Amino acid sequence: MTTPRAAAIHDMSGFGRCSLTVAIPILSAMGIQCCPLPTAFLSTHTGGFTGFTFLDMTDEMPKVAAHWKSLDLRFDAIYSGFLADQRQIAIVADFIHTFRGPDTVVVIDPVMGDEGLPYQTYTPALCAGMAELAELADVITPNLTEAAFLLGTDYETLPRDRAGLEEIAKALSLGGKRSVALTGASCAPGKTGAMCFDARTGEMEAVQTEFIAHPLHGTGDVFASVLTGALVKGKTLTEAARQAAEFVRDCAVRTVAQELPMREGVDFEPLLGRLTD
Ligand code: PXL
Repeated sequence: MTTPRAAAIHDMSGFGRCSLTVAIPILSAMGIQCCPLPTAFLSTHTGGFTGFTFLDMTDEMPKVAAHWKSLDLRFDAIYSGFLADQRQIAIVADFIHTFRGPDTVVVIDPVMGDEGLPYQTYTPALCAGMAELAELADVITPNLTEAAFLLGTDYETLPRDRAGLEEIAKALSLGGKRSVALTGASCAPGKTGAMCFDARTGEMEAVQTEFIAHPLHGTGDVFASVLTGALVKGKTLTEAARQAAEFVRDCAVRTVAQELPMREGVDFEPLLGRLTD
């Protein structure tokens, strides 16, 4: 059996466990060859650090895509996340149009913000571009903040009960055309997880695990990476979301037990073995 291959279009942040430093080990552990196409190189991520370096890779990206095209590379997944510049919207859209095959799953994590606020480097224009780009996705994995940005609604007034979360996931599906795993979705006190709308079946299903009451950076990146790997391996959306949510919970438990600073991300490396089967 050939090893599946994913193109991972995210930033590389040297310290802080997010984006490529999460996607590469997770996809590799799941038996998937991960080909990184970095959008930027930063010394750390932008959440909770000041003075970080930021090398924008926009000009390099089309050259990488052209070289990969000349090699006739095929991808089982195209998985994108944090973008560094508005010009990257068209570049990633071109990448998807060029490399999407009949069996390629396109997962777009519309990374833009958290807790109702955009990340430091995200402009309103970049957020608007992300919403356009996400229209090309088979699956999107927004948190509630990103859902509000995608829908052009107010974060504070988003409904948070189960029926409301279903409504949000449905609205994000663009009339049932794309699948949605809405993260940070709590259907009951003490629970969290994802509200999943599967465009293949038209079904809505919530995946819930115990809520670890401690803010942690990078949980969305771990979730989306495991979800992408599981989809490539043939799991359904809810099966993939369940594996991802349970892995995030287990990583969160050990991170909180060690009292690691939030900005260092989730301590996932010792648990990578659980993803190999
Ligand atoms: O976890 C999302 C993310 C990815 N990449 C960078 C970030 C963030 C969130 O802060 O700063 C560089």
